[in-house]
Amino acid sequence: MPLSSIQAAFEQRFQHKPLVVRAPGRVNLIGEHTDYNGGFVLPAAINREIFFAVGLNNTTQIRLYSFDQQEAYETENTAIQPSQIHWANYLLGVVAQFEKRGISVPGFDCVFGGNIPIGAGLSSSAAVECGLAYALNSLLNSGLERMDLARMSQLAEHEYAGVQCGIMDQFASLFGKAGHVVRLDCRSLEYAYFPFDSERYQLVLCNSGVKHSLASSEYNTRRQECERGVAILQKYYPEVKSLRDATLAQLEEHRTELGDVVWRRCSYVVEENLRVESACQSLNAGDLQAFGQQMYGSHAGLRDKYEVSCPELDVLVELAQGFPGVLGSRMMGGGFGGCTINMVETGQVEAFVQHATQGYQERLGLPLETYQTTIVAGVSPVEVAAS
Ligand code: GAF
Repeated sequence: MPLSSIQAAFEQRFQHKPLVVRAPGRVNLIGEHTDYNGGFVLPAAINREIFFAVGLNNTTQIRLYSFDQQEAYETENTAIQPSQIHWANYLLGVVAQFEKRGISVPGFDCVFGGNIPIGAGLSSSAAVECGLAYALNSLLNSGLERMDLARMSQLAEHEYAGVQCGIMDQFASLFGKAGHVVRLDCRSLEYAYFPFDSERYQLVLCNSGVKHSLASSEYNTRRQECERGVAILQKYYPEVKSLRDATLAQLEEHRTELGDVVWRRCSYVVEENLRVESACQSLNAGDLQAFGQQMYGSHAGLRDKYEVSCPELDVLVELAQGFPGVLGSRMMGGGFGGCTINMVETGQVEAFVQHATQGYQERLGLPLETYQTTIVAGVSPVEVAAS
């Protein structure tokens, strides 16, 4: 989707000049379902993006247009509420957050569209939220920090899309740095960038083609199961505020009371946090082989203990495992579909893509889409040439 089409569509529909902003999707190398447990994640923003053209219109009308859906949505700025139009909720939810902070949002026009595949686990929804939040913050001179925008976008998702997500996706879209992955402590919100050697290694995404639906109650159910685990542990260990604070020994000690399902969910989260720490040490030491092993461990936990994988994702990981030049592979994001992320030696990317495509067809009779990603900067304004 060329950026120029978004800008041209805006000018044609609304007859004025917009601010243009790009908002990237994200990958996550490791640390899945840890964010809402106060743990660690290791995402990066990627070159799959949503472009926004946004401008104030001196009226009380908010006029939205989805370039990809070819659909418009309009509302009065004083009547913001969740809509039946699914895509509009990600934008309206952001407007509502400005209002909640006492920043009144006047009428504005917005056209947006991009190339982040929807339902592929690359956080197209977070990109939509963060792109508009950034644009409104600029146009209204609200002076909000990027972390504020990330939090507001996360709340938009909770309140207008019904997904009790953590902060990883919105953080990654806003805080991405070219050529770097970023470790976020989802409790303190402290973060650190790590260079990623993209000369030697590529992050290849294999899209299972199974559309995940985060809103499907499973995501929220996992979150509740973790909270149940914390509530039980807290009776014995008041210092355990979230699974971030729990240990495997504590879980073992109270396994019967936790029950099988909650024990498995909690032990996955505790182990995944340990894996992120160890993966970051490997990254620092330049030991990408060891990093890759943690990725496989993450997938096994997501499949067997957290139960958010699906047969298609499992096949994709099996196809990667053992293939020459593939260091690690795992399902990525909320789960139940979407993509696997594969760390592959640059010289082996072509052979791997061919192997995975052929194998997916042979084993499941399904076509495979793959994406080679570049790690890019987070949400930013785009300089557009005068037309
Ligand atoms: C989704 C959520 F939006 C994130 O907050 C995170 O929990 C992820 O699933 C799983 O790690 O992308």
